Amino acid sequence: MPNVPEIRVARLTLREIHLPLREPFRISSGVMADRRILLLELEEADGARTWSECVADALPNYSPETIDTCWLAITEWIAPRVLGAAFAHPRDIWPVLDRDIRGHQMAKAALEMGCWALAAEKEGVPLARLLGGTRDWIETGISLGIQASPEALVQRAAAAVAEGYRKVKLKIEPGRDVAYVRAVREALPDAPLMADANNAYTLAQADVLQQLDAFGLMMIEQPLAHDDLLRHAALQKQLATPVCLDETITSVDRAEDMLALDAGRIINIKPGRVGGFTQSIAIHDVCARSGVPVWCGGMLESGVGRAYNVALASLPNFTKPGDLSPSARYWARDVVDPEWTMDADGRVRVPLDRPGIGVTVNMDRVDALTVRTLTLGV
Ligand code: OSB
Ligand code: MG
Repeated sequence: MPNVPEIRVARLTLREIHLPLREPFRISSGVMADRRILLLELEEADGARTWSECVADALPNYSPETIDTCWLAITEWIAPRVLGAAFAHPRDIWPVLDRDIRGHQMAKAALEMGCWALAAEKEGVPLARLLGGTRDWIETGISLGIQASPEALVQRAAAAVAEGYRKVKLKIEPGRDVAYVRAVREALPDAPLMADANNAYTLAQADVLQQLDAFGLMMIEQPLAHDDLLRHAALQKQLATPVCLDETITSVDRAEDMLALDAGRIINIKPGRVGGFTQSIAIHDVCARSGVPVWCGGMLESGVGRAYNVALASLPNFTKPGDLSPSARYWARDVVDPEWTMDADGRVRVPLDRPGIGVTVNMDRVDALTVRTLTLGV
């Protein structure tokens, strides 16, 4: 792995932008249409600059965090611990943010990951390589929101397979599950399919989830409550399909708990959900040691957040396709250049030809979308 220069964040600008999705995205716990996105612009004491993204949404329906709690947490508690302080390595930042600030993982991650990118910029290496990534291309999946009918979902899934996606994730909820998944499986007998329930079921509904075993899904993501492990372990015993945990895995400890309890057999790592890259790498490593695959989830990030996910997904144990769709799947126009694209084999290229996050922020576009800013530091 490359050397790492000492870093010291001299200035931090928070910026909220509003970026309309091309179409609303519906999951069992809510709908997203106009994405409110918090971007951070970081400046290092020796002049390196980069951007990072906080993945929180407007409402607390995925995790307790929101754009507004993150704005508060970063300005009041998190930035003051980092601004002006020298860190020998970006992995030294997580322990400082973890100490006596409970939760606020997404707020912590936005700054922690930005510091990794600043170190990569300063050293002149791609972020993916600084993290220990070995892959040049990432297999890509698409996450399809809940549709009005099984036919509408089949149409979306068939189009996704034709575009080359290597994994098609179907969002489900009670009443929109077995019939929907069956319709897609019948139309696409060989497609790599999975389902994601975003906490919509209880253990009492295990019989419905057992019916999904018939469709050869790669996994079923987060069927039960967002913070549950014991019931997921009970459910996994009743299912042939591997359970994949998303919302529940908020730390390295929760990942170890999942492994110890057999509460799931795959982890969707979203670096924002676990407090950043240091935690993501540690979860990746414990899973690798246990022979448990991981993949990189998405939170409908702009092209800035996507750069971080792509870099992380280049680590060796990210062996399942990530929710890393190209810019055009989400936005009429992304905020970065070049926009993220996918090749005909359903792969996104890791930008190894330039240092840092590998894309530049389109300032005219970001300025036009900005609704508030705040600069901290000197
Ligand atoms: O559960 O993985 C999820 C989006 C917002 C909140 C939660 C989830 C999702 C997705 C979208 O599935 C994945 C993507 O960014 O393409
Ligand atoms: Mg999920």
